[in-house]
Amino acid sequence: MMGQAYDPSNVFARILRGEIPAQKVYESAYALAFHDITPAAATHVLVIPKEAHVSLVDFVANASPATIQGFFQAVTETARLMGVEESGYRILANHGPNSGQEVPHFHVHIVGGQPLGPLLA
Ligand code: IU
Repeated sequence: MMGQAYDPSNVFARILRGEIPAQKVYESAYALAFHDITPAAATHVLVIPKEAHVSLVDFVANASPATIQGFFQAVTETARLMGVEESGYRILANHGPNSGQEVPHFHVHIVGGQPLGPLLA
């Protein structure tokens, strides 16, 4: 993933362009949040930056501080809107070969809505 050129045909880029539908939860100038198509928990939402970045390393290295702050504000706002701020939730971002990142557009998973158990169970 690191150093990989951004592929504008990836599925999340297509969602951002409105070419394919998504079940949207929240949108700001910096980010779009939508339900994961294959939920791994009672609540499972993805938050993606509107800017084109392949992965976490690319995003942190190349996005402006305002964009990074706006993105993470969108993550916490999405969790609040999903009603999991009080009950608790987990955020997760896959980067690089060992992680199994599938979609080459940086995204944060928000999972919650149920007890989550150990991280790597
Ligand atoms: P990963 O971190 O790249 O492994 O996660 C990609 C997620 O994107 C995964 O949980 C998929 O279920 C999800 N997803 C989706 O929500 N909509 C899609 O069209 C595709 C994948 I392709």
